[in-house]
Amino acid sequence: RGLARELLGAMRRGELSLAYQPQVDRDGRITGAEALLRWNHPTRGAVSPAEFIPVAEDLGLMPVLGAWVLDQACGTLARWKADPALTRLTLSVNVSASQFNESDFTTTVRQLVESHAIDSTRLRLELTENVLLAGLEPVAEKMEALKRTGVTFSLDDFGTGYSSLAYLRRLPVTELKIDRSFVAGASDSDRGQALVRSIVSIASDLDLNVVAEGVETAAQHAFLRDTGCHLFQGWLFGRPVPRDDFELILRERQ
Ligand code: G
Ligand code: G
Ligand code: MN
Ligand code: NA
Repeated sequence: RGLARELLGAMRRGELSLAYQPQVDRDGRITGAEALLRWNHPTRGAVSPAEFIPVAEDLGLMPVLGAWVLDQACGTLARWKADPALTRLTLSVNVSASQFNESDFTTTVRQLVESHAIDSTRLRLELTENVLLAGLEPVAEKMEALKRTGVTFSLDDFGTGYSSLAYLRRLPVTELKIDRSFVAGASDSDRGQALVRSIVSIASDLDLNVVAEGVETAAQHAFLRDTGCHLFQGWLFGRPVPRDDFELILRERQ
């Protein structure tokens, strides 16, 4: 497809950027952001990562694209480190399964943390269950090695995969992100609410924080808060915005 050929050029031409979506705690304070990749195409306009990331995967571009994303994110954390209004924020970065399973992924992360001189505990890697296709043991060991560099892990799109839950005990994750389909489903039915309650209960048993994503309404927020979710992300609290805009919001809140 045309998109594939253009993706390489897009990186060089500076058409890619990260957008930052706030994450809010139970007291309404912004504690961090998720970095989301954006492609501003000269003629097509905004192309969704849901569309071009699979293309990048097919072309084997994901290691390069993923490293670019991580480099940008670490650059942002380096900026934030110097600013009292921003220094305590956590930045969550999506890592695709193929990127995580690259043999030099740990080295890449370690080098970026060092070259940007960031506090690695501010960097959170969002993984999905798909990483487990490489096998529980090797994935667990790699995560342990990464954990020793200080980074933390979040399990993204939780509840949408096919894995058994047993793997959760073996992986050093600190956070589950309830997929936004469950958040939406909780508005529709008692069964949808029961599902969210059981996810929060599993997380609580394992001492994991729960992030609810795709929170769009005050009613959803109230339910999720009552259920015991720790962090909230969604249009109710803020859309993904360019870095400058995100920083401005935080400075104004101070
Ligand atoms: O922000 P948006 O809803 O358009 O994102 C669509 C999908 O793309 C989501 O599943 C999101 O996790 C994924 N995505 C966004 N940014 C990145 C990124 O930097 N790396 C990877 N691997 N996935 C991303
Ligand atoms: O797969 P992942 O959870 O990383 O994807 C996050 C995606 O969800 C991004 O594409 C982001 O733009 C989108 N998103 C963020 N907040 C909301 C929301 O409140 N509602 C909806 N429908 N999508 C959201
Ligand atoms: Mn995510
Ligand atoms: Na998700």
